[in-house]
Amino acid sequence: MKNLFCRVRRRDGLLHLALLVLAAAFSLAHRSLACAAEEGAAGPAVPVSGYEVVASFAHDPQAFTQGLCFDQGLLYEGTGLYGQSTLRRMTIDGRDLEVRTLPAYLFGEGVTVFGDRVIQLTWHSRTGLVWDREKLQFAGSFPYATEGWGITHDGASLIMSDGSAILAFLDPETYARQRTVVVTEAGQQITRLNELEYIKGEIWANIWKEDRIARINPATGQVTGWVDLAGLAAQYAPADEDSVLNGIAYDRDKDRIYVTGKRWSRIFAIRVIKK
Ligand SMILES: [Ca+2]
Repeated sequence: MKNLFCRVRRRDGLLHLALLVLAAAFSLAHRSLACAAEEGAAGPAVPVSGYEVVASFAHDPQAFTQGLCFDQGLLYEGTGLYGQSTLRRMTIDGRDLEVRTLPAYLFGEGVTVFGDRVIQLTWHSRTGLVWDREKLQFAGSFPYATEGWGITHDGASLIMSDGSAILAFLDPETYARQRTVVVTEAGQQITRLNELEYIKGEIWANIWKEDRIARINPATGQVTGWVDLAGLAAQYAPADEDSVLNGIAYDRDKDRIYVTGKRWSRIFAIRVIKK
């Protein structure tokens, strides 16, 4: 009787062990299926980088920065607000400042230098301004069908944002719209794309009212990374809600990235680092 009892106990033990192994295997399979489903829906996580300040320079704390770019050793800046909008050009340390004032009915936005032209968007007027680069003289205008926020170019097309998740590619000669991409991260649209800069095959866009820059694949619109600039606005911008990050410029010759914001007291050369 005792032996029989032992055999039963032993058989129960083996059965219990087998059930445990089965349960563990099921749990693992279930978990990997769940992960696969999650990755399928959301995709792998987009990396978030930090930054290191390499150098910093004085920035006009009255400048309501709406556009920033760098060309042949000079910084170009477009500022906004009705009655205060300008196009200005200077060295990175503020020397040789030249300023052009926009008519009071125009609210200046993004700027980019394309060949011998400086192109500046306006916010609600659906009008792009064309300036002669050498003399910084007004040379004409062109229409577009949306609001104007940021502008950059990839050498072949002008690329503009309008505050939505859409980037429009324009023919740089006719200013006609060639194509658009919708900017997404893991299938979700990223809206409020603002100041733009084309950097080594990527479009960088700062997001209005956020401390971060999206790195965008120009072919697909997919966000491939983020640069988190937390800390700069808190230290160098006035405390009002409008004085946000809004300027990215790239010096191709020195492979240097500059950032600033509306009414910030400094402009920064940054290096992207692992967070
Ligand atoms: Ca820019």
